[in-house]
Amino acid sequence: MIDLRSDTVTRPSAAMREAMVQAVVGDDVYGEDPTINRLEEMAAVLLGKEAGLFVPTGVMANQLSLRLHTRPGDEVIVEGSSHLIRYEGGSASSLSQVQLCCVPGTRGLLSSGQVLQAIRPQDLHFPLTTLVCLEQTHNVGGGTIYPLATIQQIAEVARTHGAALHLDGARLFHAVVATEIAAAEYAQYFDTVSFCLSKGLGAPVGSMIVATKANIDRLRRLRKLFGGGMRQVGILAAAGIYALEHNVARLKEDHVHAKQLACLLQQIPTVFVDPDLVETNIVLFEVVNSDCTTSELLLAFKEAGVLLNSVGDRAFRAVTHLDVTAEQIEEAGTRISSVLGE
Ligand code: TLP
Repeated sequence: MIDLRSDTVTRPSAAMREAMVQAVVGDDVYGEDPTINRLEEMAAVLLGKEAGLFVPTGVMANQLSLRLHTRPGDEVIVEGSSHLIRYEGGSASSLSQVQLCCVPGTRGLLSSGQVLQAIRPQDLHFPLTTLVCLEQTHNVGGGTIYPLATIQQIAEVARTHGAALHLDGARLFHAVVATEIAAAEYAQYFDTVSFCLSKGLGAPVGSMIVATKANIDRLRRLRKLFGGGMRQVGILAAAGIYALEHNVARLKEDHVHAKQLACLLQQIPTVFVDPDLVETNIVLFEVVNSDCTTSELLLAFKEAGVLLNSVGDRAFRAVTHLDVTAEQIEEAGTRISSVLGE
């Protein structure tokens, strides 16, 4: 089976598992786990922030950041197809009692003008806009990369209007590797940045949040409140450290594979895909002129040995990752083509 549903499906390598076995651990709620302390320090240095915090999931990283920056009744500006609105189970309203102002972006990306338009005027009728959230790379946008200049402009707008800025950087390192712009350069404009160790970097669990020391202290309290205070978590941190040390530069291969897949799919007459739009490890494509429904197509792909996810009506997402080879990508192209009768 060639699993292109997500880059979350990777399994820890033998070397990563060995690092986990060897991890020196302690009780992290007492601050006594040396391996987690090392990972948190490492993340902070890498992103040019004062401190870091390990959390189990990307969703928790986003939701803690939301809680940090807002009060109930506030409004948060997000892009309309962002992970925060689509895939987090409604947790922004449930856990932080905020409302989300969804602004439709271009392939997931907002302009500073759009953010400016969305910020509410100071008037007691309106909610307070206290936070703007961006996503780098943008998942449903197709792994798209926010240009640094756009981030800088949005940060200026947010700052001028007293709103904080959070980056859902689940796949930030894909942008770093594709653009050769350091993670800290992107991070400098944000109050909080999260990134995932379990998406593409190959760790089984874990996300990081980086921010000022004062905000990380507050986030640490909030993590406890959300039930995310963990104990001998150095075992997981060892996987995270291994991921950051060994699996960042190789993300380039995943980008090459994604482009390769898009080029193969482009040769199928009933597929619409633009390989030029593939910037990182996510390929979005549509099947046109088909009598099959989206779920029938997904099942047919699965029966042919390729797992994909759908992102809309006959629209599919293929994600490349460290457990798929160039040969498997070639094979996936052939199998998808045969399902579509070409
Ligand atoms: N994304 C998953 C699914 O939830 C859709 C995937 O397969 O891509 N931010 C972004 C941009 C993400 O893509 C994801 C996961 C998360 C946050 C949440 O991370 P986890 O799954 O660790 O909570």
